[in-house]
Parts: sequence; C-alpha cells; structure tokens
Amino acid sequence: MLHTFDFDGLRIPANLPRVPSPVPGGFVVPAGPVALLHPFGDTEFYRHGWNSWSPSGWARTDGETIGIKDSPNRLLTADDAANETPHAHSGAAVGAIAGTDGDVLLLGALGVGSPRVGADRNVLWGRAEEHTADWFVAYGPERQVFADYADLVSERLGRRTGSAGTVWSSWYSYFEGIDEELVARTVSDLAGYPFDVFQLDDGWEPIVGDWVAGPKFPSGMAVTARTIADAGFTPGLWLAPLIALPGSELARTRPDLLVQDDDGRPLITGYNWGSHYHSLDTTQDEVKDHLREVFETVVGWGYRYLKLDFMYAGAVTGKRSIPLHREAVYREAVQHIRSVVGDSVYLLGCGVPMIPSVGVFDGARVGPDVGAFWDNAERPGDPSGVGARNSIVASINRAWMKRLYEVDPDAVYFRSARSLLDDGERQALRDTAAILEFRSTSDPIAWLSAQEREQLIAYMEETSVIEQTGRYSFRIDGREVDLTPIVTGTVVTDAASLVV
Ligand code: 9PG
Repeated sequence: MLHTFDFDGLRIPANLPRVPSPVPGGFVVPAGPVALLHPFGDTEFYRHGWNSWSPSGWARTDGETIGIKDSPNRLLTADDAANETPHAHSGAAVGAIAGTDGDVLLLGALGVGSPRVGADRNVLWGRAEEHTADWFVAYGPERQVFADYADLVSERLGRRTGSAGTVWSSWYSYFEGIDEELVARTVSDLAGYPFDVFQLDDGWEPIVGDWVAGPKFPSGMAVTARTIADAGFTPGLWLAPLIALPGSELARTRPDLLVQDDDGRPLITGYNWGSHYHSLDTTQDEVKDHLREVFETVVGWGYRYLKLDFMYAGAVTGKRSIPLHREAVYREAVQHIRSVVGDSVYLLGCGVPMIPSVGVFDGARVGPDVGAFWDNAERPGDPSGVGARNSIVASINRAWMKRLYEVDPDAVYFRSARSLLDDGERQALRDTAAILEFRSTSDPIAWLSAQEREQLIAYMEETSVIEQTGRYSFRIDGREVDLTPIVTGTVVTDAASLVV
C-alpha cells in the first residue's frame, strides 16, 4: 500500500505492507517489504554488518560500499554471505540515510528473519528472507533515532543485565600458546590487580569441536578454574560450541549432526585455523543433548564467564532437520545454552549475529579482532581484518548498541614491548573501550614496565563519565576525545606501524 509519512512537515512517500502505527519517536510498520522514497539525493548511508566482525559505518551513496570485498572465504566467516551486495549499499537489520541538520531517516527490523536494509540516492528499502519482524521507521537527530530503535528492539527481544566487569583474556598475548603452567604463572602475577574475570581463550581444547581438556592441560580444566578462582578472579573460558573442524571427533564420527549442503554432505560454513569448518545442526535433539553435556561440564569445572565464539555459524543458510528460519534456529540454540548454564553465568557473544543475540547474550563483540599494530598491509580494504584501526572504526560505529547488551570493542594494550602501536594508538584503543564501557586487556604483567603497570591499574579501576558530542567525538571525564580523523581515514599512519 502507498502511504506518506509526515515527520514534522518532511513528507516521505512509502510503499508498505500495511498501515503503520505511531510509537514514541517514530512508527512501527508491520512485517513485509518496505520502500521509503527519501528526498536527500546522494548522501550518507549507515550500513550495519551482520555479525560481530562485519564492517559497519557511514558511506556515501555515490561512493564505495562498505563490506568485505574479493574474499569469499572471509565473507562467509565475517558477514552474511547470502545477502551481500558488493555493488550496492546494504546491510543487516538496520540502516539509515543522512538528512538535513544532523537528522537521519532510520529503518530497522524489530526481530529476526535475516532482515536487510539498503539505500541509494532515492530509496531506503527493507526486506527479509522471512518477513516475521515489524520495522521501525523514524526521522530525527541521529543519536535519538538509533536509541529509540535500540529500545524498541530490546522491548521485543529483551535486555540482559549481566555485567562483565574488567576482563583479562589470554588471546592478544599468548594466542593458542597457552598451557596449564603458563596460565598458573600469569594468574599469580595478576593477583591483586583490578580484574574481575580471567578468561582463557582458544588453545585449551584438543581441537575446535571437541570441548574437553587438551594435552596442554593435563590436570584438567577444573584445576585451572580453581587456580583462577583462588587468585580472586571469576574463571572465564572460550568455546566455539556451534562449529567443528573436519578433524574433530564430533565431525568424524557424527557428520549427520552437522548442517548439510544440497548434496547431503556437511556444509562448509566458515574458515579459520587454516581449514574450513562445519556447523552443528542445533534443530536436532541429539545436538541439543550434546550442547547440554558440554555446558553442564564447563559450568561444572567452575567457569562462570563464557566467551562463545563463531556463533554466526549456527545461523547460516543450510539444510537442517527442521525448516525453521536460520536466525530463529540460532536464537533457540542460544536460549537452550542459556537454560543450561543458568542466569548467573555471563555469556559474551563473539562472531554473533547482532540482532538475533539481543536478550540472550549479556555482552557482544562489536568489531573485528584488535592487534598490536595499527593496520594490516596484507589486507588493504578489508575492514574486517585484524588490527587496531579496524577494531576502533567498527566499534565506535556500534556505540549505539550499548542499549541492547554490553558492547565489547576487544582488548586494549598497555605494553610497548611486543607491539607496533605507539602511545597515541594505544590511547585511542583505551578511549574507545572507555566510551563503550567494556575494559579488557591481554597484557601479562611480566610484559609491562613499572609505569605501564601503574597505567593499567588506573585504567581498570576507573569508571568514566561519557558524553557524546558528535558522531565520533566524546568527552571522557571532561576530556575531549575526537576519533573522527581515525574513523574517516584522515589519519596518516606512520609506515613503521604497518605490519609487513
Ligand atoms: C580465537 C579467536 C579469538 C578472537 C575471536 C576469534 O573473520 N574471521 O575469519 C575471524 C577469525 C578469527 C577470529 C575472528 C574473525 O578470532 O574474535 O577474539 O577468540 O577467535 O581463535
């Protein structure tokens, strides 16, 4: 049906499935394809990536699109490969068009079904693989319409209230090179430092897919959890419970539990660890039983903070035992995990589809992996690539998501050793994490100078008052912080900080 929105005199003709209803800040449009005829011509479009690692940000409608280009394997892992439009501007679930005087026209889905929003110089459109979610349409000040959208999403999908506190994670220092003894030493060096959580990352399991203690943890994972708890920290653990590498026992012995391709073979659903991997078909009762056992075990070991990674793989297109929409399947799988671990375990989502994770995860990563270098010269033009700059750009463009769950911009650094980041770059990372209100690091105390240790303590002990003064500018405890030059790419990095 044809309808004309009237936003205080700004008339927006639209093609809608049914009559919209007014709500605070805008209108709710019933599920179905939507097209809004905007009067702004070529302007900026806010593109939102599908999962934690997917590129998000503002791009001109007459300029390059934002997304992962020329890398199908990476696209499959780090965005919604099924819906990517490299030559047209589009993103997942929500999008916005810049109007006049800082006002924007926003269109956002209020649920799952792989909703997609795109734009060109004339139209802001929305469609979905499965039209089950209503839309929110609003025109007004940028921060206001994003806040109103987030609040409506939370009204429908929930808002968890768990708080991570300060986190030490093993990834951005040791990577997979962790073992029982190294962890014990690192924990003992950290004793007395202001961290709430000590989180073991990837490297403890024998292989991704088999969630038992690997050979580097001969005493078992419960002993390490005890070591961590005895030092005064909440034990945290990384798992990728919805995927399995081809060499895992799960994939070798029970390929029938995996999401299938059209030929009835396990579907390839992403790439990492030098391999492709597969997804668990969480619609099967045996898979639910398997997940129950994994999570009862992990909680039984004593872990109370779980970083669940590569979760998007539970929401990819593929053949499952029940033909439910993939994002609904994903949400049910996480709800199942939540029901097993209980309410008091903190769940941090990583590589999660963003909107389907609202109300089930306590926190979510909102950008690609950080790195101890500014930019990745090997992958120019891939905004999902590892590096400090990509991480800041994606995270700051998702600051509005704080209203949905805690938003994790990834670790910050204090160390000057084993890093190519200069003082200013480290500060930009720390400012970003202060703005997003999620503070974590991977720096072992032994890698820090006396002064850097002081800096770490001061940073982890403070809670800042954050004011937003512009799209990318903030006041942190009264100090002006302008990330605009970093986000818009007008900062020239010095050649020494590029990884070659
Ligand atoms: C452990 C790591 C860390 C890290 C996670 C995740 O798009 N990708 O191909 C891609 C691969 C790996 C990756 C992120 C993205 O890293 O983000 O914090 O836990 O796994 O293996």
